[in-house]
Amino acid sequence: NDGYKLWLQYYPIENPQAWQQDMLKKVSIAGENETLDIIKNELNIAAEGFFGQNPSFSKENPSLVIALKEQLPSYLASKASSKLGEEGFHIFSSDNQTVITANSQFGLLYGTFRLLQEMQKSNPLSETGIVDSPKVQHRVLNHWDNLDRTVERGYSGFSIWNWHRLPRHIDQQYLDYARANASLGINGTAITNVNANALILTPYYLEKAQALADAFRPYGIKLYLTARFSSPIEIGGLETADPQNEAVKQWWKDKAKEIYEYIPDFGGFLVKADSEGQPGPHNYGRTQAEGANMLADAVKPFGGIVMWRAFVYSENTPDDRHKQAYNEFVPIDGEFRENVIVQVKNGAIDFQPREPFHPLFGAMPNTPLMMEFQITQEYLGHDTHLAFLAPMYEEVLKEDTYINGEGSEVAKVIDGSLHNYSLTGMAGVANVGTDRNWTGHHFHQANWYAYGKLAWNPWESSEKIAEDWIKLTFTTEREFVEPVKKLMLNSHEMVVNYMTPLGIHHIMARSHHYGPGPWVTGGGRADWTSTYYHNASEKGMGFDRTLSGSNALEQYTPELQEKWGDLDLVPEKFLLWFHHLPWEHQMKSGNILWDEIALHYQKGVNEARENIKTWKNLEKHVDKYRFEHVLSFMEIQAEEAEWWRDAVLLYFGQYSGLPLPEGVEPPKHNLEYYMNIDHKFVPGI
Ligand code: BDP
Repeated sequence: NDGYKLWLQYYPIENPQAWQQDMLKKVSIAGENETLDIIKNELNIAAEGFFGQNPSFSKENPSLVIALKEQLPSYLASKASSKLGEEGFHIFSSDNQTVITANSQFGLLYGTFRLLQEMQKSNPLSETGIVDSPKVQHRVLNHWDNLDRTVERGYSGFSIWNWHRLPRHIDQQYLDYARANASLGINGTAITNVNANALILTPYYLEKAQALADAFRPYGIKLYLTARFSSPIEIGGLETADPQNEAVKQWWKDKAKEIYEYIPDFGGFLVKADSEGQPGPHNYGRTQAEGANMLADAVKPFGGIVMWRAFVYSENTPDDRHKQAYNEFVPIDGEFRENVIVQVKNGAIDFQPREPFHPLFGAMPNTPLMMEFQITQEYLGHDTHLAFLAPMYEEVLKEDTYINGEGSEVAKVIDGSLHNYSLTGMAGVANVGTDRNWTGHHFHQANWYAYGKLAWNPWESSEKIAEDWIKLTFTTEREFVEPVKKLMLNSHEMVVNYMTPLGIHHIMARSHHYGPGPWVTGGGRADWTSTYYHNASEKGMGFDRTLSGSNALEQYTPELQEKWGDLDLVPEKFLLWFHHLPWEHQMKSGNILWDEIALHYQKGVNEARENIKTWKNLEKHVDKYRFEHVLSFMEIQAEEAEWWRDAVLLYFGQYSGLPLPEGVEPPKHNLEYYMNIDHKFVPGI
């Protein structure tokens, strides 16, 4: 088993119960279209996998009925939930039949996938059945894929979009990709890098994008493209890209019209502007709203939206990078067109192993905000380090902003309920590539899965997500599920322990961010160095974001300022994020800060070693290929956890001048050795 089938394994159900056996015997599907064909195909694959037999498709005495609500006979329609919305579904039993119904064919598709997942997990339907609908409208993957097929921060091979063969060849992988997304309810994909290339908007590429959009459409997936702000100059022959210039506005209007001729249901644009060298409205003295609105006006007549990123910061601003997006966007709250949604990373810096939630969440009641999570593990050990990210996503989503008093969780900003947003969304920076198992580490498939589940329902628990994923991907055997679930649920914290515990952040190696680099300093930009963030000296370490420092804390509500600003109240996981403290600072455990830091690194190493033992004990439950693959990656991880521990403790130890506490193993090499490790990555990847 090479893992290509992801969580859609459909492995044989041992000792199936009667309901499982009967369910897929005779299926009635009302109507005909491409989505219904996909449903039919899915039922065939699943039944074949579960029981080694195909269903018969017939309208007579079916065991499973799949039909839109309006197509159901009235006695069944009356039993169906009235709260399904556009994409929801209801699965219920009536007499000897199971019914999947919805208001749209995509609802039927989602319902079918859900039923098959419940069958694989051997979860019988409850009396009320399953009524479910997404809590977020736009559930989008962001591919940071370049036109030369390299993937920015992608670690599982090259881009799956083969531009050379498109549009004439539709690779099976595109369809399998769409199917996997649909099985989670993901309904959009932005296929190009946010560091955009204007060429994607030329006919040569639009024709190829059209072919992908056509392939994705029956799966309920809309296509989005990244728009380079300077496109009117680069491919339009204009002299400016000023959003207030009439010719520029017209150029975008014409461009949008042209795109919609290729792709009538084009989702819209995703834009990174005025950030890390990308052009934007700043170049013309305009605001982010003026930039976004110009594009919004262009796609508006066709029903498109603009996802405008809030990841805006500049090396020319002396202010803490943490504060810049908030300072830029809060003053223009309410100035965006209604088809703009501002896409905000989970934290204010940049996808660190742990960040407090971004202070923009809650701070823009008049502008819809969407969440951007990174699924690809730029700062979390790339493809080889097992880190199940659902607990990290969940931590952010469940954090209380206190914006409208207690109970104002980030998830309520995202599902729109806190501010009555008219648009809602979640984006996940994709981790898939041409690797046979899609994501490099087999367990990183779980992060794609977890993102999809949380985009559908930001309130879902990571525990349920982990358990379901294990059952769908490997087996339902408890002796396997329980230890693997425990290992997964602890894995993110384990990585935080050996990389950046106690609120330490951004101490990765320069540029590629793999491995430790607390010594990274100098170069073009201070805010791209480690020393900017850890501020270590003989006096201590940490980033003072309280009143005595950058006061980034003031961007949060008074409740949080009080909590996070107070050394007695701040959760230790955020300690050095907000405070600069002496090495002898007393921790709650009774240890001094230095000892506590060292012990966290050792803990992470111990946990990584422990995982190897756990996994080895599970050999008999897993096929050989996946067993060996995961094992070798776990061995890399345990080895590199030591690398992290030794390099970081040697480096900070120069400043603390204190010995390692009992229980922490001495480093294998000296600091110079670690500083000279030169990791090589294929350029551009
Ligand atoms: C950072 C990455 C960079 C991305 C940027 C972004 O290092 O490659 O282009 O985020 O999100 O995390 O735009």
